[in-house]
Amino acid sequence: MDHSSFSDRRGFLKKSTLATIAGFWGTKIAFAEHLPANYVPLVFAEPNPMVAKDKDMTVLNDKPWNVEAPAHLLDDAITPANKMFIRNNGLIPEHIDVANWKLTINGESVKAPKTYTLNDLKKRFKTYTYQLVLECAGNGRAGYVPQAAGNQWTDGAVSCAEWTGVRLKDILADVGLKDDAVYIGYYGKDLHVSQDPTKPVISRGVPMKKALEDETLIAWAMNGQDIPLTHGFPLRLVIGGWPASVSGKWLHTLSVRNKVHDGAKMTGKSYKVPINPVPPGVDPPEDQFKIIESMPVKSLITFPKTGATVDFGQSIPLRGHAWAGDRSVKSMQISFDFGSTWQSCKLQPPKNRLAWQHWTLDLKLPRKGYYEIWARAVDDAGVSQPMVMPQWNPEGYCNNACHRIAVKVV
Ligand SMILES: Nc1nc2c(c(=O)[nH]1)N[C@H]1C(S)=C(S)[C@@H](COP(=O)(O)O)O[C@H]1N2
Ligand SMILES: [Mo]
Repeated sequence: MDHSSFSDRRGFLKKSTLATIAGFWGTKIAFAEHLPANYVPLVFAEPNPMVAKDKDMTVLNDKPWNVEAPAHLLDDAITPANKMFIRNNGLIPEHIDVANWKLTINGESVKAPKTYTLNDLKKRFKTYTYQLVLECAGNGRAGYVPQAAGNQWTDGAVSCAEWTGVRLKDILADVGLKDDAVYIGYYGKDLHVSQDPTKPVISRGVPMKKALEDETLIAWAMNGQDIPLTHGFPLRLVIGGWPASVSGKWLHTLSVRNKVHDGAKMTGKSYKVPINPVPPGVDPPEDQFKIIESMPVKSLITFPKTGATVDFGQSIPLRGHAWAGDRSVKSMQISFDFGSTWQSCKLQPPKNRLAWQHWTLDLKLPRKGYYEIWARAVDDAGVSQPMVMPQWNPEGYCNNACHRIAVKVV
């Protein structure tokens, strides 16, 4: 794909948006009546994230930006920024005022709202670093039949980077909570694709139990550097193991709620699956859906790249990662005969809870020909990845079917 085609500024501004720009930028556009049709004022122009990405990343959509990594690009132990998938529901904020960036903690269940500067967060609380798996709940959607609407992610809407920040539980202890706290909800600075600043983009959250885990961070660094703009600069809520949609980018406000958070994409059928299994193609009413919590066990083969050719007699140093939401991965197996027999891989423990685990296997294939290598992880509760499509669901979430690659022995 020619990435230069993404460098033009797309979109146009509706007249109704012009009226509300005052709220966004604090003033009116002088001479707004002279704006050419379809002209996007810089205040609404979106940066192009592809300039910072590996050229082999796959662009699924550029408005909003949705970009995934082919499995072989995820070979690093810790995902570097240039190979990290992008899932945006709105437009990347362009004007980030770091010097004046603040985090406000409010909501029904705080004793009193409190606001912190970035410096307060960095100086007043202990800093922690964790490797955390962020997987889009829609990762694998392309594998569902019948097709589910939405971005057709294959395998690469997942990352495991090293995030640095403060524990949310330390901040909430400093704020002081009431006894009726049930849920948290985040608010970020991104803009709706309609460019209407009054429209919410996404505002999700988790129950208090998950919010108060040691690994739930308010982070300002990723892989030892400022968080890249595309991934939430300058501040992000980072929660491993659950749909990555709960890890709010460009974080400015966090509400502690006395009920299940009802922000954008918490309601309706977003990030929900049917409570009871449904036959493929059946879409039950809203009240029969539940919010996705921990993501299911899953794994990737990151080496070799599908399509590899090996000489007969030579072993293939297979490797990849495995993860299991809130759980850990107990065993990892490989099959080269369409699931008839399985071999156990060497599996490392996670660096910390909610990090992915690395696995390796030196595989010798018995004769020449075309093979498919299937990878299957089993979590610590004994739950395995399915070899084929798992429970179909209308929104196409949580497809954790075995990853497979093709290799040729010559
Ligand atoms: N503010 C904000 N936070 C967000 C989103 C968003 O659109 N806006 N997308 C969410 C979703 S659906 C996912 S899967 C992850 C993607 O994180 P990444 O783009 O850094 O990989 O961010 C989540 N946080
Ligand atoms: Mo997502």
